[in-house]
Amino acid sequence: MTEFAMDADWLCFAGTPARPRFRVPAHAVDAHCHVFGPGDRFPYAAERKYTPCDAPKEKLWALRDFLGFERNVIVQATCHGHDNRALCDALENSEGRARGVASVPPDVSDEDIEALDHAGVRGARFNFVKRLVDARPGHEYHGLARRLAGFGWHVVVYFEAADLAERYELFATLPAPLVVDHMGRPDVSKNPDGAEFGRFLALMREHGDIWCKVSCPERLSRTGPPDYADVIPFARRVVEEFPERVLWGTDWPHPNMKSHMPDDGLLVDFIPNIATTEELQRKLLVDNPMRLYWPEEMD
Ligand code: 0GY
Repeated sequence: MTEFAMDADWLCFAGTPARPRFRVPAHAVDAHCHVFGPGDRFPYAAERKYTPCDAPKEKLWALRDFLGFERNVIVQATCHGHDNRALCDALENSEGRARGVASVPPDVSDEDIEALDHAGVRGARFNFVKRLVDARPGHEYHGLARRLAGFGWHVVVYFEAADLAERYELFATLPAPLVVDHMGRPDVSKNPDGAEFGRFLALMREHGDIWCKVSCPERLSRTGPPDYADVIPFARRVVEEFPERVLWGTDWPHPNMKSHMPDDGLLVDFIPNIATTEELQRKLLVDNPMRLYWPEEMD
């Protein structure tokens, strides 16, 4: 595959996904995906923990159209560090059909936030996954979240379920709307009614303004494709209890997947198993992401 960077250390995304059986509703938003590089134009961060395959914006637009989505939310991943140029380049070339979530340092200037906002960024991602980033002191997150909220931004948090207990207080009190990636990465071999997922559901109930991406069955599942059956009870639980606060995304190009590369068509076919009515599907794929990322287009 030509998309491989010279030193890529993870699998390249599948070039030709299956055509999904599930037709997403009109105006659907893929609310979690990435662009990488191309590395010769937008170099990868020196401090990165993995090197991706190049995944340029043109490939993302082609996937969007093939799967039937109208828009994308592009999330900055750790391999680009705080350098949001590839993200902004994609947003500025999306004809208004993409918005972004950036990664910014604690001392980011107001001017830099404004420039990112102008490009289409509406949030910042705080990554707590220990294999991806080095930890920062807790107080930095509070001050930064407060500043970002002042610009109308939200904060996306990415963490693994085993680490939620130590971060629970921080997340519950962050002074900004919060979006959790991939349901806080539950261990789906455990009981969805058990203590671990119960802690996550408690956070969803406790934080006044918290949203959840019911995404990434391919990272969570032990039973695997085509159905990712073991993830369904977890995702369905969240969709049914919090129908106004769930989002979904492909996670294309599936960074850092070392065992298998998912078929994005099968991932789309996962949606009706977790959002089982047309009304839930419309909230998950259209109403909720539009409210968060394109509020000016909502009534
Ligand atoms: C994801 C997942 C991963 C990577 C990143 O920022 C990142 O590097 O998010 C992962 O390795 O689990 O959401 O794209």
